[in-house]
Amino acid sequence: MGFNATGNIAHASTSAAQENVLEWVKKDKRRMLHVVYRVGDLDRTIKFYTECLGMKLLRRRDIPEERYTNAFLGYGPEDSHFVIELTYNYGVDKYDIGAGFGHFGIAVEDVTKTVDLIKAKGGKVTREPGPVKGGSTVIAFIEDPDGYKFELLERGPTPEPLCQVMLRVGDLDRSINFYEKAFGMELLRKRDNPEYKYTIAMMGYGPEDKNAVLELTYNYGVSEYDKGNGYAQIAIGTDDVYKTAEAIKLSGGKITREPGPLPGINTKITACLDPDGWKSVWLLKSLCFCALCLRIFTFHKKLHEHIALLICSRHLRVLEGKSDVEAGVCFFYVNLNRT
Ligand SMILES: N[C@@H](CCC(=O)N[C@@H](CS)C(=O)NCC(=O)O)C(=O)O
Repeated sequence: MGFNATGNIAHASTSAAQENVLEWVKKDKRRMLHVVYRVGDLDRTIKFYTECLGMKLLRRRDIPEERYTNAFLGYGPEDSHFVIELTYNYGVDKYDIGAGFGHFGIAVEDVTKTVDLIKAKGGKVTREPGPVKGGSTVIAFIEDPDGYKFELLERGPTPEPLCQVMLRVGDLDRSINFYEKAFGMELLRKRDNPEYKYTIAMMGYGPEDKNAVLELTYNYGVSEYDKGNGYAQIAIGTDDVYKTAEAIKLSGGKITREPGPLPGINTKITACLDPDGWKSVWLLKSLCFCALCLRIFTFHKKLHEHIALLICSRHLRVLEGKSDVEAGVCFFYVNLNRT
């Protein structure tokens, strides 16, 4: 009797804690930070993205000890935009993109003009401009030098031109449920296209015209895809990687890296797989990605000082109430004893 009563109390408090963490997910201010994939020639891709797609090279970092280089590209600074993180592994010039990865979406004001420019620069257009099958939005598809597809979508001006990552999934309701519960994403739109035998779900942290979203595509009857080895993951910012990992486990996701500090970089991290095996990495939002903070971080790390508590100019504006930038995103804290 006594045993049962204790057991019940323990069970009740565990499920209350579980409910709490899932409630917390809904309140955590999350943002899609970047999408990571591998390319065979960094300079070739940077040239294509800057000349044909109008992106800016935001930064580049070489990690010779681990034999890779990263380049970050996008349409605006990393602390406020969804960006691309390219990985070049020394000596690897080709990747298998697989059948599961779909495309990256880029919103442009004039698809035809953009396609003309891409053609003039020697880029590969795989689908000419015109209304999407079964809809009215003007789209086109192009391929980058490694064969990654980009869908150009005609839209008015937007703060976030890099607007979609499309991944194919084997069970759309299972994925929607997972991304809502574990990731705290909102189902922004679901559209069935029976004529072409697929259904899509747009999932994200805010309206599609202002935020990058995950476009999940279900093709009737296809429950599994080969994922290749080119596409890697999306990274999402959170205020607590420990609670994030707990919520993912509770929602049936698999944690592939237990939450904890990431040596060498001033952040904490956890990583997971969704029900289809698509990977996401979660980063604590305390690392400011602005160029100034990254330079200061590198500088102080080199000096081996004990503790540096630095606040970038943008965060100072937050403190003064002159900016609505999420508090925390620009807060830069380095404890060099731990890194
Ligand atoms: N079977 C397609 C289903 C998804 C799909 O068709 N998406 C639309 C865009 S939402 C598309 O690519 N349409 C091609 C077209 O309109 O030419 C796939 O797996 O990529």
